[in-house]
Amino acid sequence: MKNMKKPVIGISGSLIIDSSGSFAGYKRSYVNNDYILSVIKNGGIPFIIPFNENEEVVKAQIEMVDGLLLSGGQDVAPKNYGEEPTPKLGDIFPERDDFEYGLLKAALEAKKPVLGICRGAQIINTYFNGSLYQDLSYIGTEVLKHNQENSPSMVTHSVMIDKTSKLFDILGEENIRVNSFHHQAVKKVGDGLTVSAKAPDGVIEAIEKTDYPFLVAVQWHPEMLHLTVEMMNKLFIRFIKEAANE
Ligand SMILES: [Mn+2]
Repeated sequence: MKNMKKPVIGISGSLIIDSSGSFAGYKRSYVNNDYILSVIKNGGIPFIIPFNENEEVVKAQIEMVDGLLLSGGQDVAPKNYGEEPTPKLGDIFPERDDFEYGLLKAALEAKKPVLGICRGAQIINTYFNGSLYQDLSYIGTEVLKHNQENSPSMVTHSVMIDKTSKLFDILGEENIRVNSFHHQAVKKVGDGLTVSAKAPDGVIEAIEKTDYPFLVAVQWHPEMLHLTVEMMNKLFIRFIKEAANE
């Protein structure tokens, strides 16, 4: 009989600074609750991996999980892909970049499945020596609205998925609609990574590593769609199955 224990999914955490009350200015460790709900809904046991700067702790954190979900958030610091900051760069949190590169390194060494979401995709791309557009306007051609003002649970722009990709194998559709909350995107694709989906304007919306058991990353937020777009759960189901070693 197969191991029936549900896999533990570690979700990389961030810090948020309390803006008011007795603890104004205090740092809190967190992830958005939709990540937790998506993992539970699709058969995993979620754990927040709290941000920290201790290499040994980061390694040990990965030993305790069966799969790594790199979550969304700030822009990646341009120094991490060999660029100086340009005017349209958003908020950065370079210590969190280092934390997540550490998590990713340890997960890769242990061959654990990795799912990247939004910033997570950008962390993966830059880890493998890829680069980013610091803002989509720097692409130089007209782009779609990738920072939607509609609810995160609504889909807006379309995405074309490469039929040869793992992402297509998972979702089973070539043309889907996604939500979009990013102002950056992959510029140079990281070494050993392939592009698995693009928006009609050419913006890269998903990457994966084909010579690795499971490393898939998307630029949109499937976790925010887990209640409204049933198909998005397939991504979590597959990731969690891989983590269960099924
Ligand atoms: Mn987009």
